[in-house]
Amino acid sequence: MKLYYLKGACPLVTQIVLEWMGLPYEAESVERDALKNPEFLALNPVGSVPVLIDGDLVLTQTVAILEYLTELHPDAGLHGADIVERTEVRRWLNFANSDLHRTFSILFGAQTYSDDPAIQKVLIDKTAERLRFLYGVIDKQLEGKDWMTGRRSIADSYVYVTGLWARVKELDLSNLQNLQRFMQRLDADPGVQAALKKQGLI
Ligand SMILES: N[C@@H](CCC(=O)N[C@@H](CS)C(=O)NCC(=O)O)C(=O)O
Repeated sequence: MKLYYLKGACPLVTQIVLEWMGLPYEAESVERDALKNPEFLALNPVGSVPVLIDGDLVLTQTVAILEYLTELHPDAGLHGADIVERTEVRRWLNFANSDLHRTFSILFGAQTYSDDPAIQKVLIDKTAERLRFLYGVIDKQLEGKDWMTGRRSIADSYVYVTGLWARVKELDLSNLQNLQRFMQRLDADPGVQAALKKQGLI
């Protein structure tokens, strides 16, 4: 398998899962500008990462890639064991993808919404407020639990990676003790450390 990634961006979610599963893979770094080259657009017409190549298959969209990997390797135990558990995993996976990740896109790309610095500032402030609210929901979910659904899953990798972005953006989440414990536990996780090392992030 080959994973195309942009350092520190959302493909890290997939890379952590590949490490947790112990699968052999090649990680290929792509510069942001190269995402819009014809060669890359042939892989993903949206011009974004992740792209995962498995034989003849060219996969995009983090949630689809993660579901593909767990269907391929159910023995890794990173999805729920039954329909109720799997639905819970999907619930938090989609929360990470559609709520947290999407909201971060505004924080990282405020300049794409307006050229006016005053409007950008309003967008950034409102988005930061929204993210603090969303992490409050995560913190509640983590009460009395080490993992989002009680046992390690693909959703944990996604929530963790967005937590790294929160650190980069200096979003103050220090009052969310369950989230802080979760982040620290995952900082020390061997699979997480291997993925971070391979991307040159530690
Ligand atoms: N919906 C896609 C979003 C992918 C995405 O936003 N990728 C970002 C990195 S996190 C990207 O490649 N950005 C580069 C760009 O848009 O120029 C997914 O879930 O995989």
